[in-house]
Amino acid sequence: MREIQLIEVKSELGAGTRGASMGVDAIKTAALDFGSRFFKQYPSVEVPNENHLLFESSGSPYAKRISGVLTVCERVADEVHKTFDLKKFPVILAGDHSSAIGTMAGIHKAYPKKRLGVIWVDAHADIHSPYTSTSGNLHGMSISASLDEDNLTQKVNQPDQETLNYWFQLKNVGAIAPKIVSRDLVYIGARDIEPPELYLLNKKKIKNISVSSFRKLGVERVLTDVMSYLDQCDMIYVSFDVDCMDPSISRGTGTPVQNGFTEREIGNLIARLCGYPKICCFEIVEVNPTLDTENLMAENAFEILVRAINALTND
Ligand code: NNH
Ligand code: MN
Ligand code: MN
Ligand code: MN
Repeated sequence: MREIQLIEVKSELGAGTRGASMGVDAIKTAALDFGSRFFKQYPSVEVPNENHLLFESSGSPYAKRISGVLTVCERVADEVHKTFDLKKFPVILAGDHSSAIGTMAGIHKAYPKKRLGVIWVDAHADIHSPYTSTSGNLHGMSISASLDEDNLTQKVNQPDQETLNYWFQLKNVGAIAPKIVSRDLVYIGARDIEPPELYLLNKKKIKNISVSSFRKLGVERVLTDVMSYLDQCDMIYVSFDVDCMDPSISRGTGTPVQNGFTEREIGNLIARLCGYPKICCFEIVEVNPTLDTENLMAENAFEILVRAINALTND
């Protein structure tokens, strides 16, 4: 049976809207409101954050607060690596999605020779670089950092040298190497994709299962399809950005996008995914209780978390 290690990352430096660093505590509040003993049963470790930087200038407009994001990702990578060394299974609860750069680096550090598949359940593709991002928010760059992809042919920005040095370091957290290859990446639900991102998705033929094809195929077909596509991977990591869900369910996330999944669809998908032996790491990000009413997004995220852990520990 897998031994779960919860890892809390209360950072929001990579987001453009304030409040995601409170997402982890909002999930704990939801657990308390449900009368659940979950966080007693599964104690967590917390990665120190750098949120004091929110009160300072955001630095480069093309990669905001990148020095702080780098520090946090280095810590996340170390914690994830340590978790694997202790033969435990990392479940990460994080604020903004840039922390996933650290997650993938940590998996790579622990298993440098293994081929890592990624299932990115998100309304966004998060495949910008400082050269292409219009927002400059690093939570929109996690995939490109992990792929080591600058997307220079689509360049619209010229970041300064200091920013580029940090970007280089961010791409190389844990090891001077890409942590994933585009062939081993699957998006589920990506629907708010900006032109430079779309260019890469097409050029690299990255697989994206849309909400409508998910509904047409049904969860079982999607699972067999995704798992056979990632057949050559030794381990698979599932990153769940709550904005993959429809804003009618809850607006408690920084960048909600219309036409998303229902909580039932996502709950079923995540629970089934977590039943596969190759799954090595699971993550929930982008809950922002300051944008919510009655903590609904955190409640949904908590219910999905419980289903994931039940599947992972198969009780
Ligand atoms: N693509 C936009 C950006 O780069 C939005 C990213 N927001 C996310 N990503 N929540 O998952 O700024
Ligand atoms: Mn995301
Ligand atoms: Mn090791
Ligand atoms: Mn998103």
